[in-house]
Amino acid sequence: MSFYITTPIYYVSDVPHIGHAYTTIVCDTLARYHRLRGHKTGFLSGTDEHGLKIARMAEERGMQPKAYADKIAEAYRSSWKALEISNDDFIRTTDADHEALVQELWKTLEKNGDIYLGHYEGWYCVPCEQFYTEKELVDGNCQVHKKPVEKVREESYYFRLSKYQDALLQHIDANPRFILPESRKNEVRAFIAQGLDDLSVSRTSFTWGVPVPGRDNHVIYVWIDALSNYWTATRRKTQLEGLWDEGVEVVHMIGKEISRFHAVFWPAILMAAGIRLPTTVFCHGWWTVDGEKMSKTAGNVIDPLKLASDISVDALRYFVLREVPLGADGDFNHEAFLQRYNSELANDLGNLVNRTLGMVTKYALTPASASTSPFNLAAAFDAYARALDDFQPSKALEALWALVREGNTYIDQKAPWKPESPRVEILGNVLELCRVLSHLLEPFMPERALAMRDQLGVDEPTAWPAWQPRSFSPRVGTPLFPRVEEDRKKELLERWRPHKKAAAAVEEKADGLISFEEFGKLDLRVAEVVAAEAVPKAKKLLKLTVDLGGERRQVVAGIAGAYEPSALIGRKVIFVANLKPATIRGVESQGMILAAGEAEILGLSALDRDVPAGTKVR
Ligand code: ME8
Repeated sequence: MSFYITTPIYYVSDVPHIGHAYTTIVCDTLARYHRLRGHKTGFLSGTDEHGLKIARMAEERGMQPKAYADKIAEAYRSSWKALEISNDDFIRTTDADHEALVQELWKTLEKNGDIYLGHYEGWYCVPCEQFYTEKELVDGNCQVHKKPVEKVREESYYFRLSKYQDALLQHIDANPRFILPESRKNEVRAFIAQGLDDLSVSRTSFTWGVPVPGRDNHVIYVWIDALSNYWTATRRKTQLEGLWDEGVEVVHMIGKEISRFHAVFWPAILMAAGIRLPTTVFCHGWWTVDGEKMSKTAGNVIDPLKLASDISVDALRYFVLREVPLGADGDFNHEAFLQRYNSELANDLGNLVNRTLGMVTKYALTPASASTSPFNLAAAFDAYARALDDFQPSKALEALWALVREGNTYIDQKAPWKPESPRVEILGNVLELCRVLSHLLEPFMPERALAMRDQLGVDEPTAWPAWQPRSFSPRVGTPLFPRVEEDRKKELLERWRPHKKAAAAVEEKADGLISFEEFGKLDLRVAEVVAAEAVPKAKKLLKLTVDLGGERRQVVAGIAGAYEPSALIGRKVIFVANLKPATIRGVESQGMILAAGEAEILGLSALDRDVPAGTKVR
């Protein structure tokens, strides 16, 4: 059997958070499981780098899009390494071979008559350079700029999505594992059944993307470029080559919010190109944090690397895999994380290994396992494999913990500390159970599983385990999962709390009021403009140098529509002196001057009598 699993390719909009890490850890576990079974296995992750949004983000930072993407892609790569992710390839949509293959796919679709030139008509926001649907507008205004949008017609290529409506429904009905879980399948099915429109698949309003072959003023819609990655990665010279062939189990693991792209658009494109479809699109649920949606503005974004370094990578992997059945939504709670760590890892599993090794050392035994096991291994193996074949890592862990508990109960009942007990036999049986567990645990906790084998004194590579008579040369090492004691727990929860505090602050602001303390955080000063000039290629911007009574700052202000640079010299304005510096159009801005209005109708803040530059404004 061959197995190929993919994560979504992540936008290079920011470094990864716990949500991105989650999908990737799930895929890693499934890939490692299939390797353990001896299947030919491929595992792909990567980054999605084209499109207007990314181009804008780069521009805001004064960077070229590729240079900006390089930076974030690297952060993904190194984070995956730190989280023990064993992907065989990392694809970036800016890879030249990917871009060439996307164009090849486009040509095939065109040749097959499924792409045609038409016009896209929609509501266009000029400052956003973007189309919006009626629903996305608020009172006819763009939500970002709060300004009226224009009805614009733009030339666009279309993909004949409507033609594939029936074929998609038939495929879904004939393949019960095509969209999982069932609830998501029903949603997607209902969406298709209500009728599909053709899909606009090119843009002329920006250039950061893969050009349409032969029509360079069009770029290919970012989702076609992105979805193709799963297939293009199997067509380059890597370990993934050939993994899109018939007969391979191809699995796309994604968050539920992008199910339509993966289970409607992508299979239709593949049908049109005459390429096989993925076997399964698995749409998992979303993590919230302490019951709230995770977002930068709420200040509750969870950094997986921080948790991993405070406890351990494997503890984090275990928690996210065990806490929520794959497919359901989950809530990340720091206390629950420590609670599971202490009870299931430190107490159940850690204790089984530690006390066994402790007794073997204490009594100076050289135990060996017998040819049969007193534990119910066959049932556990079966439940474990069935769960992972069905994309249910949490159930597989439950099956393993049933064994762990069996092991602990066995020790309690057999009481090998009693001199009259057959110690060598009892402990030999438990050591063998631990050895078997170390293999089955490896997909979930690769590093700790190896540490476990090391402590058992069995030097053997990863393999699908079988109970076999063998001898051990165990040694007591540091505990596999040291307990987090109360003091440390308090300290960690306190350390992790800033997320919660920030979230609470946002809640307070719900009434629109800020406290006096919050206002006091602003360092407002009188500033005198000492130099002013235009910013090249930015009609609205001026670069000013202001004097704060000895200290000089450079600041970019959007006031060029209302003021000539020369008219500003010598004026005193109110200045925000403790704003984080930002780069605007490649120019660093080290503060902000206060003004009212915009474009031509704009007035600068001013004082009604002369006050020295640098004076604090309250
Ligand atoms: O959508 N809980 O990229 P993206 C669980 N580039 N999973 C989460 C999550 C959360 N709170 N937040 C993010 C894109 N994820 C496109 C995909 S694929 C051809 C193109 C995970 O950076 C989840 O897997 O927004 C989700 O689908 C993905 O990150 C979105 O990542």
